[in-house]
Amino acid sequence: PEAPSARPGPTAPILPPCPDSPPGLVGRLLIEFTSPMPLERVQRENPGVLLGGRYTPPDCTPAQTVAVIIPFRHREQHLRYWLHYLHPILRRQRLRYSIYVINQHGEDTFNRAKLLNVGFLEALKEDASYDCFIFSDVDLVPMDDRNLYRCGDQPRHFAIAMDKFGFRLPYAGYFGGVSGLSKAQFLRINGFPNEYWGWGGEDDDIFNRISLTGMKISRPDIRIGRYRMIKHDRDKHNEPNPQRFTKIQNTKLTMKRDGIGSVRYQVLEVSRQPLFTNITVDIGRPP
Ligand code: UD2
Ligand code: MN
Repeated sequence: PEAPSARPGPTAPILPPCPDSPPGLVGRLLIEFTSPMPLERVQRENPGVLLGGRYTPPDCTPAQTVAVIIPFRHREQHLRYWLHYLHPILRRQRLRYSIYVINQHGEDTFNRAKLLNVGFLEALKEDASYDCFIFSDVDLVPMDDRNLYRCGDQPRHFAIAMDKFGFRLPYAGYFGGVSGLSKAQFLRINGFPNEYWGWGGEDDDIFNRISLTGMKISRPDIRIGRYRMIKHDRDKHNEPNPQRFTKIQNTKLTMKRDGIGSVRYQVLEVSRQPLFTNITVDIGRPP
């Protein structure tokens, strides 16, 4: 017999589709990173967020289910600010979403793009219904809630006007910071490269993958795609990758064999926190 909850009733009303332009957005936001941000406070201020950092709007049915994927290691302070600012924004945007922090285990060289591939696969393992993936640095907070964290018919670049670049796009092919691809778009480019160890180049490789498969980047208005990046020094074990300049010349050759189809890793722990799901993963080390 059918479970009672599968049938619409007083406890499971049929909700209207969420509107394209959510009401209740506030526009430009004041973002600052001066006073410390206790996690307890962030939890207290976000009671509607379910264990693991999940949220579903109570009053409408969203068109997409969004997995937000954050590459991570040793940035606890940044994560608190990120959660503090982003949960209310995503809620106002009427998204159905979950937050995944993909935490690189150990102290070998950091690999941002490989962590994002892991996030894509692990999120889908948990819930096959994700159809939109937003990839965000832990230190980037949007300054305007009209910058909607959704996927569209082309890959989306959200972080186009950052304070550290004078609120301009640093170069036309820039795709770093925060981006969003539908599941189909992500699979079409064979995901992200796994072979960029250390800082830099992986975002340009992703841009190349998108261009080479005939897709176009979509971006918000420059007045809306504004971001603050929390000031930081270069992390240990994320030195600039000297191979990045030659590697981005070869995306066309490498993208077929290096990507979501070839990623190897070992999940060490999945832990559902009140405001996010932490996945600690061993992604190996550079050859
Ligand atoms: C730029 C891009 C970023 C990426 C990177 C090159 C911006 C705003 N962002 O960031 O998208 O292309 O260059 O790889 O231009 N991380 C950790 N722990 C670490 C190291 C990195 O958590 O030890 C994560 C974290 O989410 C961080 C992200 O990786 O925000 C990018 O690293 P970054 O912030 O050091 O590099 P940045 O600001 O130059
Ligand atoms: Mn940064």
